[in-house]
Amino acid sequence: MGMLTEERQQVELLAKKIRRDTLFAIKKMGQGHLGGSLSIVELLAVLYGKQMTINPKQPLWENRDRLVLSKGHAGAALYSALANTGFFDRELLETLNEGGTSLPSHPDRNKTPGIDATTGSLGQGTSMAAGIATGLRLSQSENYVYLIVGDGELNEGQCWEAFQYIAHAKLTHCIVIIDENKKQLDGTTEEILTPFDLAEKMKAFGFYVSKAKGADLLAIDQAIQQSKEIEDQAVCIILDSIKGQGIPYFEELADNHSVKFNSEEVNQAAERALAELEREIKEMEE
Ligand SMILES: Cc1ncc(C[n+]2csc(CCOP(=O)(O)OP(=O)(O)O)c2C)c(N)n1
Ligand SMILES: [Mg+2]
Repeated sequence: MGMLTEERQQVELLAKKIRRDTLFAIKKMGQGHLGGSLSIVELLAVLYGKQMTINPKQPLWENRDRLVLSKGHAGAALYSALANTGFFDRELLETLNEGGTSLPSHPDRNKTPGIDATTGSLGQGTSMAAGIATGLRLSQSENYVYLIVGDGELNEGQCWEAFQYIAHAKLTHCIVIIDENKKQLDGTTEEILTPFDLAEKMKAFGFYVSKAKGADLLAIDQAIQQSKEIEDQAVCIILDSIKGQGIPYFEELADNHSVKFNSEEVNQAAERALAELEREIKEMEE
């Protein structure tokens, strides 16, 4: 089943809100992981706006789907998704990474409603997701675990150990999503540690692999839907995304991993983008 028109509009609106709030929160903080946060905005909108079974009023509800943001530095995007789906007040986003906040820049499951795994040390979330999926299976749960991994993060050997186990155990309810935005901290994945063909690699590891453009809500939704229908093989979705996705200035900014809001040019670009997103959101809400 695809997305109905109204559903699609809701998810599109959610994506715009996540993008706006992610940029807002990171700008307010003065510096942060903008590029890798923006590349998963549409993915998060499809997950939280449609695909995930969640209960924002009961974040620890036993029958919820789980999400492990293994690339924890993109926490701002996840917080924006949670705030806009009712897990906590949007105003909290203004406190991103401030002393005493419940929104540290990297997710902490003991601090924030809706966060299922504490991440930020790259690689580790892959094993956590494998463990959670194993636990769910042992308790005969039908719930899913969504694992979001960065393409640079795949430099960590731990990812491949976890993938090998997920495929071996046929953890069909652990949906592995690789955010292939082709860049890592200080350069392209190609120049730092060539990933070769990730789809072929994951297939060789035993996964059923599908691909979706990172900004294509319908394609992402379809890939997830299709993954849920696979019953005898581990599943992986490769998100063909753009670091800085959805805001041309930040897509084109070469060094867009951690962006500092300390120049007029960057601040003006951010303010223009925020105003534009605000206008689009208003229009859609009318
Ligand atoms: C174990 C570990 N080593 C180094 C870092 C620092 N670090 C944070 S983000 C990042 C780059 C990750 O690249 P990628 O996974 O491609 O992230 P994205 O492009 O999605 O931002 C690095 C090296 C870390 N968080 N954890
Ligand atoms: Mg990357």
